[in-house]
Amino acid sequence: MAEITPLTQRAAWRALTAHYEQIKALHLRTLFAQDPRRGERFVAEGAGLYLDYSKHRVTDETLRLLLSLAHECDLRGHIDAMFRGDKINITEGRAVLHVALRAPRDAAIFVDGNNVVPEVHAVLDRMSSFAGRVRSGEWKGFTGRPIRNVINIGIGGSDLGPVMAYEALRHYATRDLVFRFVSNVDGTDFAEATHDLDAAETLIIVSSKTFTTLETMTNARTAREWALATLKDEAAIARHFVAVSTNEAEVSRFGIDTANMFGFWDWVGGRYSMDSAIGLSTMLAIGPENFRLLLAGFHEMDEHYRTTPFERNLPVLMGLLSLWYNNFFGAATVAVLPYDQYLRRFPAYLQQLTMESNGKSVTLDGTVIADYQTGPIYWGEPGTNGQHSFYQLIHQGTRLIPCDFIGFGRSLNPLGQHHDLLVSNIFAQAEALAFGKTAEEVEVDGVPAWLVPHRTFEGNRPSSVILAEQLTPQVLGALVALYEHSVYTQGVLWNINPFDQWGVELGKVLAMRIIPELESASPPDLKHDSSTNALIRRYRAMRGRS
Ligand code: G6Q
Repeated sequence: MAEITPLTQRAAWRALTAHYEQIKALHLRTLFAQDPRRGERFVAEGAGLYLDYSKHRVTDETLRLLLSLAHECDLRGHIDAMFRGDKINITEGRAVLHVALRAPRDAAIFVDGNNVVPEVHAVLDRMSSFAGRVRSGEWKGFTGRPIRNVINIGIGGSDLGPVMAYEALRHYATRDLVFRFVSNVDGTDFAEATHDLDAAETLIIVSSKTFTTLETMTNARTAREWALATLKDEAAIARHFVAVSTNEAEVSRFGIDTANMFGFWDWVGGRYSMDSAIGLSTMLAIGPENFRLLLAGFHEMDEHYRTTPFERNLPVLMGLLSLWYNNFFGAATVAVLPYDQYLRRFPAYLQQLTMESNGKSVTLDGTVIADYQTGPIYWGEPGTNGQHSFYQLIHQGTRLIPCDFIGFGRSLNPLGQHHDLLVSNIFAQAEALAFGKTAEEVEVDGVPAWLVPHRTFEGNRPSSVILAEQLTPQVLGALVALYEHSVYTQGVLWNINPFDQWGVELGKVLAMRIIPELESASPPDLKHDSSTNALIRRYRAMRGRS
C-alpha cells in the first residue's frame, strides 16, 4: 500500500487549524451582516434537493480550505475507485457497489471482469413479477387465500432500511396489505408482530445476507413453527416463505424453495442494501413502479456526486461541514431533524449508516488514529416533537450540536394550516439557533435583570436546511444517497474503511460462549471476569438453575 501523508500533517489541515483559531469566535450574525446575499450564495442543489448551508460557521476561505483538503486526500480518485468497482473495502476484499443497484439497465459496471448491471436488473425483474402477483392476489397462500400480511424478518441492514422506507413511503403503499417488521431476538418482537395475524394469509420474507445471523434465524425458525401450527403441512412453507439472501445453500437448508429466493451480492454492504432485494418488502408495499422511481432518485444523487464539481456537490459539502465541526470545533454529535412524520425512522436508519460506517479508529493501513476524531454520533427525532423535548440543549446547552433540518414544500396530507405551521418551525428553529437573542434584546422586552442570562440565546449554532418539493420515492432515494455519499466523503478524508464492521463481532462471539452457560442443567465452569460470572449466576438463579 502506498505511503500516504497522515491527515494532520497535510498542508490544508494545518491551514484549517490556523484558520479555525481566526474564525472560531466569529458570529453568524456578523457573517450575515457582512454579506447580505449569504443566504443565496451558500446554497447548492442536486437531485431534487436544495441545501442551504449558509447558517454554518464558515467563510469563503473555510470552504476553500476544506475543498483543498478534499483534493489533497484525493477524494476525486476515491469516488472514481468506488464507482469503478475497485475493492475499496480492503479488510473484506470486496468492491463497494451499492451504486450499481440503481444503475440504469444499459449501464456497465464490472466486478472481476463481470458486468453486474444485467444481474441487478434480472433480480429486480423477478422481484417485480413476484410483487405484482402478491399485490394482485394471484399469489395464494397454501389454503388458497390471498396474502394480506407481510412480515419482514431481518436485523441491522436487513431491517432498518426496509422499516424506514416502508414508513417513509407509506403514502404510496397499498393499504390492502399489512406490513410488520421483526428484528429483535427478544421473543416479544415476534409475538407482538403476529398476535393478530392469520398465518394462512401471511407471507414471511426472511431477509439475511448471510442467512446465519442468530437473531434472524431464531425468528425465522419461530415463524416456521408459527406457520406450521396453523397450516400443518411442510408443503405450506413454499407458499408462505421467501428469502432474500446471498447464501443459497443455507436458504435451501432452511427449507425455503430457492425458486422463491431473491439474491444479491457480496459487494452490497448490509447498511447499503435497502435498494437491493432487501427492499422486497418496500416493493411489495409501494409497487414495482414506485420502487423504480426510488432507485432513479438514488441514481440521480449518485450522478450528482460523481460528476458535480466539489464546490457545488451536496454530499461533498455535507461531508466537509461535518468534518469541520467534528475535527475543529470538537462537536461530537450531529442532530438529524426531519420535519415530516413519515420520516420518523430516518434518524434510526442514519445511525447505522453513519456510525457503523465511520465508527473506526484505525486507518486503512492499520495505524491507530491518535490525533483526530472519526465518525460523530448521529441522532434525532422528527420535528416538531423534538422541539418539546431535547432542543433546549441544542439552543442553550454548553455543547455545539450541528443540525440537519429536512423539510418539504408540499405535504402529502394537506390538512388546514398544518403544513405552514410545520415548515415555519423549521425556519424559526434554524434562525433562532443561528442568531439567538442577545441580552440587550431580552432587556428591551422588559425582562428583569436577574432573569436576563437565563433568557438569552447565544446563537451561533450551525445548521443545514435540506428542502425538497415533496416526499416522493425519488426524493427519498436522493436523500439516502446524499447521506451515503457524505459518509464516504468523511471516511475518505479520515482514511478509514467505512464499509466493514468488525466492531460488532466480539460481542457476538462472547454471546455464543455464554448461551450454554445460561442453559446448562449443571452449574457451568465460569471463566469470565468476576462481574460477568456473578451476572450469569444471578440469572441462572432467577431461572431456577442452580
Ligand atoms: C450492516 C451490517 C449488519 C447486517 C446485519 C444482518 O452493514 O453488516 O447490520 O446487516 O448483521 O446481517 P444479515 O443480513 O447477514 O442477516
